[in-house]
Amino acid sequence: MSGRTLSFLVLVAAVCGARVPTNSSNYTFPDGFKFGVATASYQVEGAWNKDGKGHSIWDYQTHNETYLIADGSNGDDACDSYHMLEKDVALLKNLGVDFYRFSFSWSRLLPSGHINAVNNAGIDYYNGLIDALLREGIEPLATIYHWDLPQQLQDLGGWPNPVLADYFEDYARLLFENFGDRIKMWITFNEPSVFTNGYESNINHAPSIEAPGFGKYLASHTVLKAHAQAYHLYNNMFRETQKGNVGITLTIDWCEPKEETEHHLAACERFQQFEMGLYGNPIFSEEGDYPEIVKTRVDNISEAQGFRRSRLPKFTQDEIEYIRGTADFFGLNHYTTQLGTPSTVIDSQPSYRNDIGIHTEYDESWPESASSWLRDVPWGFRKILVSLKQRYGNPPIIITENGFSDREGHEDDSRIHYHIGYLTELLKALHEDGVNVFGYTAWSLMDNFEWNQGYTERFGLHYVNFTDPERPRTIKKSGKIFKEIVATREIPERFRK
Ligand SMILES: *[C@@H]1O[C@H](CO)[C@@H](O)[C@H](O)[C@H]1NC(C)=O
Ligand SMILES: *[C@@H]1O[C@H](CO)[C@@H](O)[C@H](O)[C@H]1NC(C)=O
Ligand SMILES: *[C@@H]1O[C@H](CO)[C@@H](O)[C@H](O)[C@H]1NC(C)=O
Ligand SMILES: *[C@@H]1O[C@H](CO)[C@@H](O)[C@H](O)[C@H]1NC(C)=O
Ligand SMILES: CC(=O)N[C@H]1CO[C@H](CO)[C@@H](O)[C@@H]1O
Repeated sequence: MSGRTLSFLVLVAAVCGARVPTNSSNYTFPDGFKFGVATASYQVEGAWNKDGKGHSIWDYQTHNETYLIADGSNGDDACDSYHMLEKDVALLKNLGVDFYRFSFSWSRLLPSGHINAVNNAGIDYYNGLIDALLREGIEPLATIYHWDLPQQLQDLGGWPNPVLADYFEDYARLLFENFGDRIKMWITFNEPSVFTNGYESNINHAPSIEAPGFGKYLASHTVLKAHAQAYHLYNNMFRETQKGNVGITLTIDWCEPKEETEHHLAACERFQQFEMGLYGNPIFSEEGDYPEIVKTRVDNISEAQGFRRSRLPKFTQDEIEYIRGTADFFGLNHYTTQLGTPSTVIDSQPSYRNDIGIHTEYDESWPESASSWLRDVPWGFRKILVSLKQRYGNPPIIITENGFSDREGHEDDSRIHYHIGYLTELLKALHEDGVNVFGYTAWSLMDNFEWNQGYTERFGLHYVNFTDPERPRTIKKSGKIFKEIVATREIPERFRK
């Protein structure tokens, strides 16, 4: 079905509200399918300078470049999860989830980023969290890096500096040594395609370095090596005794060609290969390395712009082999779909966006969220899952994030509509297309600090009152529905067609 027909259906669904049923051939999740919810350290922990924690690039940005944050706020206190881990675990227990995806704060464990000085209070905090989860039978799914780089490593240049791969390996070793007896699912990086934008422009992400056309590629190059080093370290030193799995989380929107022409299709293919293939191809493809189209585009455009060498760094053959195959599973974050139109004018100013050669937009009929980049387009989820199966030989996939933002309130019908629609499309991918998805993580356990949008966009299944120093959490309507799905392992009857 074309995007246009489907967007009409989505519109009808939106007008009728959250209780409009969604069609599938089978509404039941298979045995062993896992449900969880996610958070990230800087977005929930607070306690930004307590008990010996060092400063991260997000502490630095929110304090020194306040104008970049929509409401001028910060994560100094956030949800105060550092002091409320028992409360968070109680929420998880009530939801009945199989696992909790959280991230470690590098600067809470290694205040300077370096391995020579470990902060024991940080080790204690995470031990407390992991043990509390395990006591309730909730599996910890840990992200090693969810964007809060220690500021002292940024002072060395941050991710564009290749030496960071070694420092990341040191940090990963500390985690495997201290927590690997209890953590069996590791994610090295969350969304490299997003956080490396922090080296492309100053509109999105810490450290907000403006180095368009260079910074993102250099940062990505280091991140891929860092990921592979951590994977090999685990493989060589820890896997035999700890018996866990290591993967990476990539994020990708579906790109629907705005018109059915070859050029539109090619533009969307470029979009997918730059946004995801840049990381997915080196790790998950049979041949390894960056995708051919990414290499030739950046090489050619660099030349046309008068550079003597490509702005995209090159891997040696040894590095290609070293990085290829370094994931036991594919972590997928997926939120939305965009309409793509080719844009072939080569700008004299280097930029990542120009290298892709695409213009993207949203269909006005797609239901809006509180976030400018996020619309409720469930059918794109199935398409991206099928494309991953085809591209990378049907790897085991866990959805590590999927969620919807609004501004306020507990009666969040639009979030219910989103999760029901996306879960129904996931079931189609699983049952009808044979995509190997084994888990689903809702973003997020609770409302939290939404990066540059501060507290203006809420993604939680629980409401958090950020003006109350106690940070009370209360379950939303969507949280109750999610709990029902987790308990019954199926889409409730009343949401079906
Ligand atoms: C629901 O979907 C199934 C399979 O995808 C299809 O065979 C059936 O005709 C659909 N039913 C309706 C009412 O759209
Ligand atoms: C639906 O899927 C579940 C889980 O995989 C399976 O046990 C069941 O047999 C399926 N039902 C039908 C009607 O195919
Ligand atoms: C790159 O340049 C070569 C030689 O000019 C040309 O044949 C090729 O089509 C170009 N590829 C892309 C992706 O622009
Ligand atoms: C949040 O907490 C403040 C302070 O305790 C209170 O005045 C306010 O009514 C609360 N807001 C909501 C929506 O519960
Ligand atoms: C000038 C200034 O405000 N500097 C601050 C930048 O952010 C760091 C980390 O939060 C603070 O320690 C500095 O005081």
